[in-house]
Amino acid sequence: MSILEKYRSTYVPELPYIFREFGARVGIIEDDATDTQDLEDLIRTSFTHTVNNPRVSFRKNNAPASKRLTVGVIFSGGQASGGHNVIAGLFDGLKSLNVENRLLGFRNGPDGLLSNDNFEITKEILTEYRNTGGFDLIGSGRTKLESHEQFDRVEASCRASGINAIVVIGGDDSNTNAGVLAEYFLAKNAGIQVVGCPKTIDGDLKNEWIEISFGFDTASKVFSGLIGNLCRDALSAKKYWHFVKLMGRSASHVTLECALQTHANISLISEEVSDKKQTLEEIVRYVSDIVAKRAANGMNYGIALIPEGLIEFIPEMKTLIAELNDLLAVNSELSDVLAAARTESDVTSTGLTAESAAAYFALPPSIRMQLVLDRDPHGNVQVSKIETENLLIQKVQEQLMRMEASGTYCGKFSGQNHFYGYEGRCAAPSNFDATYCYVLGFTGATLIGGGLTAYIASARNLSASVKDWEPLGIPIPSLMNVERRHGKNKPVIRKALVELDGAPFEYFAARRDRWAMEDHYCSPGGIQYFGNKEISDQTTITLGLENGCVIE
Ligand code: FBP
Repeated sequence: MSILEKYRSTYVPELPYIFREFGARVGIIEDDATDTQDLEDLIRTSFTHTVNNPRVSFRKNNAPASKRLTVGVIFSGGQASGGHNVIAGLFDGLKSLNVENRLLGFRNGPDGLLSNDNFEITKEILTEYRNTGGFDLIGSGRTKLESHEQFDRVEASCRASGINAIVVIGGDDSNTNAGVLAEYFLAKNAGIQVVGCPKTIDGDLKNEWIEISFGFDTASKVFSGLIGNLCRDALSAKKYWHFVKLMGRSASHVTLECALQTHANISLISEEVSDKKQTLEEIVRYVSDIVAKRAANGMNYGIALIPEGLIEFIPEMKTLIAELNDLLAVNSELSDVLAAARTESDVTSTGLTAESAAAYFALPPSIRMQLVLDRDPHGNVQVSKIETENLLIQKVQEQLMRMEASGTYCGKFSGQNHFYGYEGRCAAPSNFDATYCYVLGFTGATLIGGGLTAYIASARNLSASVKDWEPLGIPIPSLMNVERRHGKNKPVIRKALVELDGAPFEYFAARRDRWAMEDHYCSPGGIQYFGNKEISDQTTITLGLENGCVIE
């Protein structure tokens, strides 16, 4: 252990008042019944056993120890800081229900559950992992648990290991599938509960009842610290434009939070690009105009933030990617033809529409190669691997040359590209994530102790001190909407994109012109784990603004 890890391992997350006083042996209060009026028919008919579940909160109740339980836990999907503390909260919560309760960790995510690959998580094993980043205690995986055949295998694993309940720590899709599995188990009277926990650095599993998914706080703090350093470098060297792509598969919450933290000169928000139907050329002109205006003031440097998912929100790119996916699914050899294309008509000969061929041909050759040659196991374009930051640097450079020729730009442009993603997913959790995760795990144990299934653990009032947080259980079907997936309507948990009329975006939009032209940079620095709580316990600006806090 490093010295920091050694001291950090002694951090004891606080608990909300109700758990502090009574542990997990609390009573369940059924809050307002979920209003199913607004839920679409498909959700009601797909979740007949769970759709009417009420939201629940907790009350004092010195209940006797619960019956002895064995619980299984998995991580599902990408890493997010604090996962180990979810397991620690779950473990401590289960032990407070009954010291004989056992927690089994399934290795490598859903695959471990399918093959019954698990081990018992003991107090001793857990000691090494409390307050650490990563998911390495049990590992994770991206296998989707969707089919009845898979559900039957999960049931068989549970029977073989004597499991009464499963906790799925995952994002919107994994929690959707946890809800489907819970419904399936109820329908066949399997007697196995399923409870979810909201995880993803992307911050897009949130709604009225879940203020934030865990991992967002730590990741955006790591990235903001790095961007703050780049701001200082830009200001010192005065010769580079840094283009930084930030992880967040679709939603731009991470980019928006980093913009709010650092006041970078340019921050693109995919949801706005889509709303305004901005083309790639319009985006390039927007960025180039800011570069030119700053250059006119002698500032040949700056910082531009780009969300990972941007390209899919640019209308003509979205169409191009969809057409490529369809074409290459049928004939994968077309990727070589497209890669070798010399003219637009070479491109249209593959079957792409004229508009998509033009969009494809307008891209720099290196990006074209990424579009057609870098494909996932299902044959789809690997959108998250496209180097949008390089694409923009190259396109801005071309545009500046045109502007120079027409006398509207005079300056020097030198672009540096960066991609921040994996650096922030496994960092030691911030105090917020360390505590939030512990509370989520403890809440999960409480829901299991209360005999509930098809619930996701949550806590509200997160901008207040921890003792005043309100732990909750939210019925999974209540978070769903119907979306088109693989040509079929499917109930899924609604993904939360950046809301353009939400407080964080409005705060940003009101200031971005000033941040573009002035050196208004802010350096939040690295995450602080100790010392002044104003620094170490601060939450994200996004959460603060969403909860009505006033940000100076
Ligand atoms: P989850 O939604 O599973 O939490 O994953 C989020 C994420 O970190 C995205 O931000 C990113 O696009 C993706 O995972 C990267 O996936 P991989 O780990 O497979 O490279």
